[in-house]
Amino acid sequence: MKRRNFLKNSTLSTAGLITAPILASCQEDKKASILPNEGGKAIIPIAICTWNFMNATAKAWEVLDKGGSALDAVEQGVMVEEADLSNETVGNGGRPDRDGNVTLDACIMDKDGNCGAVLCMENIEHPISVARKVMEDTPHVMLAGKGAEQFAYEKGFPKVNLLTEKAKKDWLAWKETSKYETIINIENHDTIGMLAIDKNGDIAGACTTSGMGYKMAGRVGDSPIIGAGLFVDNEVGAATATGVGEEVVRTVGSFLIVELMRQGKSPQEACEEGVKRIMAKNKGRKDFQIGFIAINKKGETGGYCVHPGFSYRSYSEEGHFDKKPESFYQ
Ligand code: SD4
Repeated sequence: MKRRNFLKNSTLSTAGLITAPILASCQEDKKASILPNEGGKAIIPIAICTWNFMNATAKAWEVLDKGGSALDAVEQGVMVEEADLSNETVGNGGRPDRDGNVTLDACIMDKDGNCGAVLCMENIEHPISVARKVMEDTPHVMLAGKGAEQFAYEKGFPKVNLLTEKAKKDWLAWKETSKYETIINIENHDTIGMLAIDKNGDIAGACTTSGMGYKMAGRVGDSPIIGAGLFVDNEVGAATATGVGEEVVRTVGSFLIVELMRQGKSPQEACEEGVKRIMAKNKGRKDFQIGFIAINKKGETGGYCVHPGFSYRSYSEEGHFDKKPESFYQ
């Protein structure tokens, strides 16, 4: 377990947010390609998420295990990371843009194809919940910037300063060189995308991020864009993405993966094809990471990435695993 995640777990467990049996059930599974449910009966309920966010999947599992909906599970699951100040790429504590403002992107999608998103929103700790309100309480799909923030206040969300002292210090240090670059698998790639299937077999997904650290003011990546950072089709499955959002948007990555599953590919095969499409347009480029994860109606899962180092968490009755998918480059 990565030290950072270990620390996160310690904090949450002392705060009583994660119960002992949940922590005890955490196991490491290095062989993501050998799926526990391959060819077998449907494994539901289940929750999976990008990266090794074990506290988030544990929270989602708590909801699913009590018979809750996939929509509640993904919302409450990713909220754990939005509130975690040590996570520098999601929610509160996220890295700011190059002007020092933390701007958040999030989207959510349900079993009926309803969806909501907020883009480039400041001062609100839980953009995923605002996205859900956009979905449920407005005739729109996306609200951006000040409009999204104003809507959040109207819905009762409190104003929160999202720039922690540490993030501010790091930003001031960054300003000395102002070099914008992606560092593969380091902190600026920790967006959480979560997919879940509930006991009724219904699928939902959520994706939330502070985006690329030190991005240009106003920049929006893939994470709040339905079809790019997230897509759910309750007849087929769902997919979500992390990494350099510009590349995911160019191929409408998550929608592509769901469509590939509709055509008969497994989640694993579909994620591999999704990454290969991106690499076909970026021949020889090695300076970015992307990770896709996907799930189908049977609860089969898959993941694939550009570089080694990406993993995804899975929580079902079969256990709580960190799955390390194969990558385009070795
Ligand atoms: C973005 N996909 O804004 C996000 C970044 C990311 O972990 O995945 N960060 O492009």
